[in-house]
Amino acid sequence: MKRIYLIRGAMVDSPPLFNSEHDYTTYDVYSNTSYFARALPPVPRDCPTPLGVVGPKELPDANLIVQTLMKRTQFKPETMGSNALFTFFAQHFTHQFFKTDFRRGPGFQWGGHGVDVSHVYGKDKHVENLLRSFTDGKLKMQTMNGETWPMLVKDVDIQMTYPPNVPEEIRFALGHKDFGLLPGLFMYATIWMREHNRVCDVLKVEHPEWDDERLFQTAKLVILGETIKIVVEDYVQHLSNYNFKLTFKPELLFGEAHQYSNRITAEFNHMYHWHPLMPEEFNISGTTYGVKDFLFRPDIVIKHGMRNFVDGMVHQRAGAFTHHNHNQYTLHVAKETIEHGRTLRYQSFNQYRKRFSLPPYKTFEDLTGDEEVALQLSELYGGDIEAVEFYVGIVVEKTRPKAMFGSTVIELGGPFSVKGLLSAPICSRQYWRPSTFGGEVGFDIVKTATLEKLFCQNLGESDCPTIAFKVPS
Ligand code: MNH
Repeated sequence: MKRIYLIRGAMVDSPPLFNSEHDYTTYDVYSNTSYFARALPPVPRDCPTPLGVVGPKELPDANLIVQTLMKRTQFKPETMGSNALFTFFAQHFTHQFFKTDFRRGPGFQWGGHGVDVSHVYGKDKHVENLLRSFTDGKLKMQTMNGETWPMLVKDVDIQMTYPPNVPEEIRFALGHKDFGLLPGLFMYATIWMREHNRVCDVLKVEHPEWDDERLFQTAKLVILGETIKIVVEDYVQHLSNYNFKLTFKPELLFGEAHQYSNRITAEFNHMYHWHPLMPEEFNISGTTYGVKDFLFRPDIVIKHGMRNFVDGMVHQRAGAFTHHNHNQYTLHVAKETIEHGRTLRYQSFNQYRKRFSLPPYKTFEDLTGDEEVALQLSELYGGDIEAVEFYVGIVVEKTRPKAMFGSTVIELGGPFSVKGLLSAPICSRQYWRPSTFGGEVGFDIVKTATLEKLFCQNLGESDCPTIAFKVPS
């Protein structure tokens, strides 16, 4: 495990070397955190083609690319048996650090460059204070249908991105402004808030003398630790499908060459646009919802109850990450991602393969593993494999045997994930000890956290359904 941490982590430049403003290293790359970093510098502006010296003068129409290669015709299920609990975990977890500042442009971001649980507690102190009850360290929640839920925007004035037609009674105030978008995101937001309050109860028993502030701050560190533990041992374990048990052991890096500092790259963000993982429909206790019925309807979780909603997600097969599997509500995102890659002057897909020690593809057949897709791709890019763009290559690449993704997603995602997870401050020798987490009891909650416990300890008194990232056989 130590070798995985070290070898993967060392693939990432830390401190970062590039951002999207210059094609050479600057001090600003280090100091200006409003930018995403870059794994590869942008193509210089005076190059003969958009990709440098390879590819056409003019790249194919992005809309034509998504219509030809990405639009879902028939739903393709994910072959490892992944479910919607997994899909929403991916989206929920990564949105804490993939935060493009679209107002300023695709090279800019408004996040904290890492695993900082800002999706639970808010982007800044102001939002965090609005979410807090200031009693016993807890977050403010309300009871509806006998369960606890986040507060509404009308009671807690947090800036959210609900469209105008969403009624006041379902405008929930959440740590991330976009989490009202889908019930699956609302589910995770609620579960983590319940877990925070549960941890506060445990800590208060241990430390009856602690004030609200100390209980809150310590519970937040426990939640951060639990998040990383679950991401490594449940989430990455599932997604990698490795025949090797992944473990979260920060002490393996003590004394090693490892920086407790992280920067999110624009390429990591683009690579994580896993929209094909979204299924076409969701079945919850006998009711079927299409993706459209889900949009901005957090109340669906409350209506069915957390237990039944979670059970529905567990039994709902995820979509496969592959060509022709974007649903119609996410196709525009794919198109915009391709266009952003052009604005940011990304180097070619094959250049990124080389950056991460992978051999460049020589033929379209080898890249796609599918004759028809190879032909479509080749036609779009004038038969030039070197012209294939980063995000397009990511989506159409053949998956590795017994894996959910192609080699490029795995070999880029692995290093960025390992580096991001193990560079959280709690992983340092100074933080990684019982007192940081309120004593052995809190440290133990972190060290034994699982996805199953996260749900089962927060579903109320009802029996706990099977909790997993794949559909139970
Ligand atoms: Mn998604 C950004 C819609 C599911 C990962 N997503 C966006 C944006 C929209 C969006 C709109 C804004 C980007 C733009 O306009 O260019 N996403 C959806 C919808 C669904 C969805 C409607 C489901 C239905 N998204 C998912 C899933 C994942 C994902 C599932 C990954 C597991 N999405 C992303 C990432 C971004 C994004 C990553 C980039 C976020 C950012 O940089 O701010």
